[in-house]
Amino acid sequence: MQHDLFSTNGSTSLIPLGEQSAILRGYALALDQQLVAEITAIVELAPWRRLQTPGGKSMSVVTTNSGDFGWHSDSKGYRYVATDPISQKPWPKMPAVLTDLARCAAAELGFRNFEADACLVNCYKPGTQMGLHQDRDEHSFSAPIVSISLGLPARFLWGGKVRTERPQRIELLHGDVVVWGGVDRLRFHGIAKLGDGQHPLLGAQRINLTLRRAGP
Ligand code: MD3
Ligand code: FE
Repeated sequence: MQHDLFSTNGSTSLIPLGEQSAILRGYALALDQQLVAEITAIVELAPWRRLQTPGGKSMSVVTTNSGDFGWHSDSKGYRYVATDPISQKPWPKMPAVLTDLARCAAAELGFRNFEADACLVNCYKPGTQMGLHQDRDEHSFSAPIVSISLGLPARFLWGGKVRTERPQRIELLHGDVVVWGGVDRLRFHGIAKLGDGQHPLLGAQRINLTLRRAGP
């Protein structure tokens, strides 16, 4: 069973969120050092940057990308781009450990053959947050989204299909993997302001990897 490649001796638990979404608690724990090494390599080629919203505000998180497409935002809008606007080069290649982990995690919820082509890397320092939003810049919403949490814990805001529905707050921990697809793919979601703390591997930060199918 491929699941066992990524779980620590059967200690991963599946916590349902919605009908077609769940937390795989600790699913990436055994890979944490390898994932941090891959993030370090990505950041050497495509350094952290603070994006501007189309309305001209700075986002509080800093980001970079890996894969065929990277998520970008500026005065021209939110979109995926095949070239890093800073280096004018393709984004760093997606590490196999990420595409493999995403495919296996998606399969745990019944989403077969998920082939991620974009990995957005978000870095949160204490005091930073991400407001409620939907992910709808992808070509199609038929593929799921897989996210990997590393470093400090965060309160994930799990909203409804409309912005006005009050979100539930759910703690995401180092090593957690979350899968969203199907009817839950367009749910509103966000991250509450990150608290202070020190993580043994990452210090005073949280890094989230979001694996998506951006292209056709
Ligand atoms: C729920 N990132 O980058 S995990 C984002 O932790 C983003 O950095 C957060 O939301 C983070 O867009 C939350 C990802 C996530 C991604 C897609 C979703 C949660 C989702 C789609 C539907 C529902
Ligand atoms: Fe999102």
